[in-house]
This record gives sequence, C-alpha cells and structure tokens, in this order.
Amino acid sequence: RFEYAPAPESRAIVDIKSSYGLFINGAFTEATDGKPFKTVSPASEEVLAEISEAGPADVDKAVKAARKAYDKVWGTMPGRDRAKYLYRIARLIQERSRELAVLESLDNGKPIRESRDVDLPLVAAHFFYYAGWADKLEYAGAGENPQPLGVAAQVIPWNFPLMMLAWKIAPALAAGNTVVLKPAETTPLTALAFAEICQQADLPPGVVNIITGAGRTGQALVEHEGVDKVAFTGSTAVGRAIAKSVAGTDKKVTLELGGKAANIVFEDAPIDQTIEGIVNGIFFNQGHVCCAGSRLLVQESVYDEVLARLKRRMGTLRVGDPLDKNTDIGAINSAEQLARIRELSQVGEDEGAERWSPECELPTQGYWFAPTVFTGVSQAHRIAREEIFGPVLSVLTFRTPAEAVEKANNTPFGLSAGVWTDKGSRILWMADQLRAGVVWANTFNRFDPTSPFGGYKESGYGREGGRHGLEAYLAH
Ligand code: TXE
Repeated sequence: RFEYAPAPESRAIVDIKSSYGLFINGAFTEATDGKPFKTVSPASEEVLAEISEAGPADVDKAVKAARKAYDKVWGTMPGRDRAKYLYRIARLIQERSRELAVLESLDNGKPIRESRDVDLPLVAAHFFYYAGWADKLEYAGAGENPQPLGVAAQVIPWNFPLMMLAWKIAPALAAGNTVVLKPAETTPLTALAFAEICQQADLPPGVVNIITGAGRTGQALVEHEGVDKVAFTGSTAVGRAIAKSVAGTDKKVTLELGGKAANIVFEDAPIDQTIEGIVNGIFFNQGHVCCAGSRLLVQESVYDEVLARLKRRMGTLRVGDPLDKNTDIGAINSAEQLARIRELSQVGEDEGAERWSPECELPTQGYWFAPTVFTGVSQAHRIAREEIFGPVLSVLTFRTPAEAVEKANNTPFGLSAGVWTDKGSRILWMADQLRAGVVWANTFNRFDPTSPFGGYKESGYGREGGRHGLEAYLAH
C-alpha cells in the first residue's frame, strides 16, 4: 500500500469554467443550434464543465471562418511568418504545460506522470518541429512549389486529446492550411484550453477553430462542402463511414484507425528490459492506445519465465487517482469504454482463455479496470483479433521466427509491432517481414515528431509525423 501523494501540480492550478462555447473565428461564441452536454472526470464521475454542441449552422460558421482566414491571411502568408506563430504556440504550451497536464488527467483519466512527462513534452515538440518546416516546404516531398490544400476538417479521439490535436494542427498550419478541429466528446477541455493559447499567441482569427460535439458534429464537419482535407483518428467503423462519405468528392483523406499489435519476445531478449516493455506496451495510458502491444507473442522456451516475471511486475502496478504521481494505471475514459472492455474480457473467458489479474483494490467511484492478462489464447479467439483498447493483454506462443511473423501478421490491422531480441540481424529481418507501419526493437510506444506514424490494412492510410505528415497537407 502506498500513501496518497498528490502531484505538486494538483487540481488547484487549473481554472475550469462552468461552461464553454465554441471557438470560432478567434472568439468563444455560443452554439446556435446544438444541445449542451457535460464532460466528467472518469476517476470520480464529477461533472467538470458544460460543453456546447455544434450543430450544422455552427459547423458551417466554423468552416466559413476557416475559409476566409485561408483566403485572406494564412494561405498566402510567408512561411517564416507562419513559423513565428507556431513557435509562439509551442512556447505557450511549454509555459502552461503543468496546468495542461492536470487538465488532461482530470478529463481523460490518465496518470499525471504520463500527461506531464510524455504527452505534454511531445505536444510542444510537435509544434516546435513543424514550426521549423513552415519556411522549408520545398523539401517536403510535394514538388518545388508546394501549395496548401485549404480548409482541413480534423476529428480526433479521447485517448491522447492534446497530442492528437498537435499531430493534426501543427503540420496543417505549417503547410498553410486553416483548421476546424473537433475533439472527442469525453475529452474536450484541453482542446478548449488550446483555443485560449491561440488567442494568447495572437493567431489570426479563423486559422484554428475548435468545435465541440459528438459523432453527428464530426459527421457534419467532414461532410461540409467547404472542406478540402479530412484527417481522422478513431475507430475503424467510423473511419470507414468517413471514407465512404467523402468518396466522389475532391477531399483528401488520412485515416488513423485501430490496431492489434504483436509484441514479440525471443528467447535471447534482454529480460528485465523486455518485462518493462511488455508492461509499457499494454498498460501505458490504460491500454487506450491504438498501437498498444496487446498481443504478446512469446517464444515457447522462455514462456514460463516471461509469464512469471510479468505477473510479478503486474502485481506492483498501482491503479488509482490520476492526479497521484505514484499512479501507474488511471481511470478508464468512459462508462462506454469500460463496458466494451468488460464485454470482450468476458468473451475471452467464455472462449476458454485463462484470465489473471493481480489482487488490487479498485476505487468504488469512477471507471476502473484491473490490469489483466489472458493466457492459453489461440489465434481464433476474439481477444486475439479485436481491439480491446484497455489494460488487457492476450498471450500466444511461437517456436520459430517464421511462426512469429505469421502470427503477428495474422490480423486485419497493421499499425505497429515490437521485437525483443539480442540479434540485430533478426530485428532487421523481422522489421522487413512485419506488416506494420511502425516496428519497435527492444522498446515500445516510443514517439518522436520526426518519425512518420500510420498503418497498413484496416489501421488506415496516410502518415502523420515527420516530413510525410506534412505531405498529407500539401497539394501535389
Ligand atoms: O470511437 P469513435 P469511440 C477504437 C477503440 C474503441 C473504439 C470506439 O477500439 O474502443 O474505437 O471508440 C467522432 N463522423 N478507437 O466510440 O466513435 C467522435 O465524436 C465523424 C481507436 O470513442 O471513432 C470522436 O471525436 N466523426 C482509436 C472520434 O470520432 C465521428 C481512438 C472518435 O470516436 C463520427 C479511439 C462520424 N460518424 C477509439 N462518429 C485510435 N485509433 O487511436 C464519431 N465520430
């Protein structure tokens, strides 16, 4: 048992308003035709704020504001001047990073250690990185005189609210596009704080517009005829619907969808590092990670040792208050997501896999799920095929590298994979064989603004991050 240790940057440093309007054309405005909804803290179920829903008329207003800003200011502004705004935004994010980390942990449920030490530094890094590109677009791979696309409609999920915003907004603005972004309905607060940062940075009105709402707001946004580019991160089902709805239009689309990554452990893997990598792979951010290492493939000869050590390590994970800096696993983001995780875990049991969790007391209020591992999983099991998007690991075994590759690739997804081995040649061979956009070797869940990220197959198309992420916002 550990004593409660609130992080120094506790709730007191955030100033949450009781209600929020929509951020359109540089100002917070009331929604004209939507129904307000509430955002709650998943750790306590406390209502944090009332949020406006953007209806069709609001979506139209936001897209028109973005179009005007594109035509009159942003689309023709020299790159070096756009860069100044992006650098200013990056610095403001750094200045306000403690506050933003607390806000993120409150609204999303993720541990403060992660929002403070992983999410926020990466968010700032993305803006710094793309600020540097704004006056060098001729090297972005889209020809010598690359042009922006125009107005970008961006719809993002709730697992990394501010990080997904940065992945979408930073390259779009660097390339000269203007943006209408819709955050997920359960995590709107940091996007609204970002709107304030745009004001602080004196970003010209209309360059960034933040509209809140649920799926129907997102749908109205991506279907709006004034939109030139659609960027979506979320479920495969919604990604498919979006791809269909924009088919036959001139809109460019990038989709970043689900995953079921294999984390592959060979018998010569550095064991301590590997156990940490497995834990990080599936329990980081409660497993709400599209590239989570949710399928552990272990070479048979080391299976007993890996499992024993993994279980021992799982027993030390602390589940609880996201604002406690000792917490390893925070709250599940919503009641709906918790229900999905419970349902698929039940399916795992019903299909005959063996379920194990360390003993851990979960808080009575809020949405929680204990770290869980399933053994005796076969490739046909639904828990080996479907994205659970929670702290649930499915373990399979293999004998030879070829068998590992075959099993790893036996999935409708193809976003990421991990390889743990002492042999450099095997890493290179595996990276070549695995049908995954990202392959990590002796590490996992490592992100950097300079590296492209994106998937094969049902994981979507297009890349975010690096030069490739910029290309997705330029006309070829
Ligand atoms: O996703 P949705 P949900 C997976 C994960 C999870 C499942 C469902 O497996 O359990 O999806 O999560 C907006 N047109 N991922 O229901 O609905 C929505 O408002 C336009 C993986 O939360 O896809 C939100 O802003 N937009 C994933 C965003 O889409 C629509 C991250 C994502 O919500 C829309 C999240 C529509 N018709 C979930 N319907 C990843 N790849 O990281 C909804 N939205």
